[in-house]
Amino acid sequence: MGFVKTHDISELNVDLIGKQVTLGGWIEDLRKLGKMTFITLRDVSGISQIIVKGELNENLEELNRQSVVSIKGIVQETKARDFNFEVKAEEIDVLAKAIHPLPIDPIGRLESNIDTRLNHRALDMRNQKTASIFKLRHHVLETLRNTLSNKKFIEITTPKIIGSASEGGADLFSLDYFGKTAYLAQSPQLYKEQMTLGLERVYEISNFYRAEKSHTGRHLSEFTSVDIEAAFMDYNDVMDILEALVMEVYKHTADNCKKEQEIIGHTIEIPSSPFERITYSQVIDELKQQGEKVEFGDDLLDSHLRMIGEKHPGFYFLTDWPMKLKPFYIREKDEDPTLSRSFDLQYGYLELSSGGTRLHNTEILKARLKEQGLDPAQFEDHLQTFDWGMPPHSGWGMGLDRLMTTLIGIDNVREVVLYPRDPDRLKP
Ligand code: AMO
Repeated sequence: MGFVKTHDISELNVDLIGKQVTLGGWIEDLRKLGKMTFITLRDVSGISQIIVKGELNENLEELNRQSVVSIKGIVQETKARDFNFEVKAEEIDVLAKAIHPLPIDPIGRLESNIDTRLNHRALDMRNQKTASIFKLRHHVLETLRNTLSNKKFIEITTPKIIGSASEGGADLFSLDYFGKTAYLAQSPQLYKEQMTLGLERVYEISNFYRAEKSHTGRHLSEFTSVDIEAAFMDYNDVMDILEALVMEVYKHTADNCKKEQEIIGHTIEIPSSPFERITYSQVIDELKQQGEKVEFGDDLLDSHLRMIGEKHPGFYFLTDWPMKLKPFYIREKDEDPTLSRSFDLQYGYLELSSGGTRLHNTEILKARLKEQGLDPAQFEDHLQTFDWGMPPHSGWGMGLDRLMTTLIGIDNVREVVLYPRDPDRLKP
């Protein structure tokens, strides 16, 4: 027999009663009751009860839970509460045996800590809570792609192996590239900006790399970033796009992922829109009012963000940061050049995204690089594109893993990443 599967379990329906089907999946539970064996068979779509009787039951070989089987049988009605239908087995093929005991219990009766689960991630995916998180992540990605595509953004894929830093800064992984030093990209910043020259509106959803020795629930060495860059747009325009996108993600998953929400045990609440837009200066005033010793120009500490987050618990934009706190490619405000046309999207204390209007004048860009202690010669390839007719443009980058944690109501990005990479975790 081949590995034929005629139906997913969720496809069983009344019209199939009395008909023969072949299901494929793994044994979630198994109870021998004298002359009968009850098997709970699970596949990616759901569970079904399998009844094994007579000769087949007598000759039933030792079956461990989580082993993969293919079962041919007749669909019938069931009295069991947890199932819609049951299948009376006629033939059982054991396709792959699972060892006993397994390193983690995917049913979740015995809870394992996150490290143990991550060490056995493939098996953890049979835990319905974990599987639901990744099904949700799939829906989020689908919504992001559809929404950006509808807004006429073109999906691009930029290189991850690069010859010099994309953003400056020290948090780069380096590697030997045929005798030269190469780096893993921190973000698609320079390439996405360059692409507005011919494609106007671009987006990328890819993994990027930061060599930060952070041990928090929101930092990873490899994270998934959603990036956009759009010509002829200002930072307010791209904030509107970001807000629309977040709203779409929440609405789509709230409506279309009911089963996943139930299994995860979290109801997705649609955020209220429009998101509040607060300036950096307003936030400094709020902090001062709360007795904090902060001045205009200071970067916001984690403790500050937690205080602000308590006052503004949902989504809000933090705008108009001082120029000196922003990367070299961010443009100043015309009316006050100490301020930038920039923003962060926050969820309480958590930073989800940052972006802004970009500089598109080569001379100013060069001056800004120098101001920040960076060498314009290192950015030659990038700077030359600004002499080829670079349109004014704006964009942002959003951490997908962080967005997922807000959607699911958890505080560790490791739960929403298949195989997280952090300073202590390089395997599996
Ligand atoms: P920034 O460095 O703020 O901006 O990154 C954008 C967003 O990416 C997410 N992020 C991370 N998520 C998990 N682990 C990390 N180590 C990590 N680092 C960043 C955060 C953050 O808000 N080029 C600019 C964006 C732009 O201006 O377009 C940039 O990379 O959610």
